[in-house]
Amino acid sequence: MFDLKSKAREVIERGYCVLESVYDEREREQMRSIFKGLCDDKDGFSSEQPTISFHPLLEWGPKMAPFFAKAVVVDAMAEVFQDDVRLAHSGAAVFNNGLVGETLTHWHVHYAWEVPPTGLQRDNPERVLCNIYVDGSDPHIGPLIVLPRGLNDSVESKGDVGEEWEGQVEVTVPPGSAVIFDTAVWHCSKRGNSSELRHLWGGHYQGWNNPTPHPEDNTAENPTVAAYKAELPVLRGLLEGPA
Ligand SMILES: O=C(O)CCC(=O)C(=O)O
Ligand SMILES: [Fe+2]
Repeated sequence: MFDLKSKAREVIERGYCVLESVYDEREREQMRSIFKGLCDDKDGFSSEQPTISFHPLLEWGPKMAPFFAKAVVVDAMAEVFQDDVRLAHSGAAVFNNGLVGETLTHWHVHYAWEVPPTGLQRDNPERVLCNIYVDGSDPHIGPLIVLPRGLNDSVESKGDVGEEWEGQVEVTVPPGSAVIFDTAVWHCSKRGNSSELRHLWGGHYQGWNNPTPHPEDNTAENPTVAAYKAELPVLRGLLEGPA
């Protein structure tokens, strides 16, 4: 379905790649229904609470665990790392476009390691984000915006947090797509011009051979996740390592 080697090359050459529509409409409806319950548990949306987030997702919403076990997505990241893939952080946010301000997230990166004085000298990203855009990413639902980068380009900020940056790309993806990006990629997001909910969930991933801790690492240890791990080898691999 996808040429995973060329997807991995895109991550190396421009910082990110897209796996289009890896979750079908039935799966997307299941996700929306799980998030409906999770948002109600947090008292729902209001002008005081236009965005509801879940960190760690696998503690707040362990029923989302099976969706992490999507082989093609995990295989793409294995190609990026040239290693088996470890899930190091899970999270989610649901944005209510009818209530949020213009900016969903300001420009930021998730790179948290020291950069050598001579600059980055990596063969592969140490860690990526893989976000699932349940409703897509576009002007209607609210776009993810990235600043493309080469693997070892400088991680320095290229502008002010609230501004448009030269070279920025509004990432347009259909519902159910995965966006995989290096933690060194600067990104932000904007409100959509609809009043729909924008469901976003995902994780941070590292290769199993790279045990370096990161400040955003979080846990996924509860009986529901344990039961899914017993059933789903892909999930077990992500959380416990290769068999
Ligand atoms: O809202 C978005 O698309 C960006 C979310 C984000 O910054 C993240 O997942 O780290
Ligand atoms: Fe981010």
